[in-house]
Amino acid sequence: MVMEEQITSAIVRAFFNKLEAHLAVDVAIVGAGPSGLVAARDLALAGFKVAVYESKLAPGGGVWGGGMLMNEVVVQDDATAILNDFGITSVPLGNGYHTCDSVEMASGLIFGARKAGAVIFNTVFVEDIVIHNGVISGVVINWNPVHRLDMHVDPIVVTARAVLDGTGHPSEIVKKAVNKAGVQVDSPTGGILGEKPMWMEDGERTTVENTKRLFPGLYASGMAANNVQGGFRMGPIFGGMLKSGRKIARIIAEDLK
Ligand code: 48F
Repeated sequence: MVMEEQITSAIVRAFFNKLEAHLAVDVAIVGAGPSGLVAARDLALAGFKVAVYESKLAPGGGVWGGGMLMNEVVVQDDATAILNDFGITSVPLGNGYHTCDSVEMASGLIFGARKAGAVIFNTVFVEDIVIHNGVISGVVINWNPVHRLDMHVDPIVVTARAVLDGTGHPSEIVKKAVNKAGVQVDSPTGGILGEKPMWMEDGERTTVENTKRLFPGLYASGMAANNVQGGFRMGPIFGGMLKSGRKIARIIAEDLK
């Protein structure tokens, strides 16, 4: 075989082996933002088969850009233990907060989730959910460029025992459950209340409080959880996102035991 054939063949085989090994997973995580990546690492370390779907080429969600493209973020003291687990450096400010280089944090979260055994499928858009007899049972996936170009191409399906909506502000997966499947989720109205404007302190608190199982097989973390329950936004402070990822991993692990 000439070199070109060997290289192409290696990529095709390795990718399709990975895809085929993850057509039925324990946990499908939609969105590789900070909450999804922390949940992915914790669940993979607990022995679950985890696949993460990220529509963008680069996983990491809203971490990369820091605040207004200034590539630093803030993390509260009580969440730095999670950063330490990933080997991510943070600098104490002495007032209860730490700063963290957003490039180190995004890349560290991605690396940590992957090294723990979670498989990340980037450039893959989750366009729908699977529902069997009143239980969310998987995700419907397609290439994001296919989605973006509005091409009429049927997707493929991955079955999952648990589906985590980590899609951030739009809570896209819960939206599918409410609008398409007509399910009532565990929120004050049974639907999506929608995110409120900025209030950092309250938003940080409720992000963790709002992190929960919403419906059999369906969970939400991070800003998706806050959007569903009508929490406030909080901007470039990330302790709540990290703690939300850890909390939902615990809840899912308990449910799947
Ligand atoms: O928004 P995002 O970073 O999720 P998060 O864990 O963290 C929120 C913070 O970054 C920030 C904040 C902190 O103060 O407010 O916003 O809640 O990442 C969500 C990821 O989901 C991807 C999207 O590209 C992003 O990287 N995503 C969204 N919809 C889909 C998706 C979809 N349908 N399929 C695949 N990926």
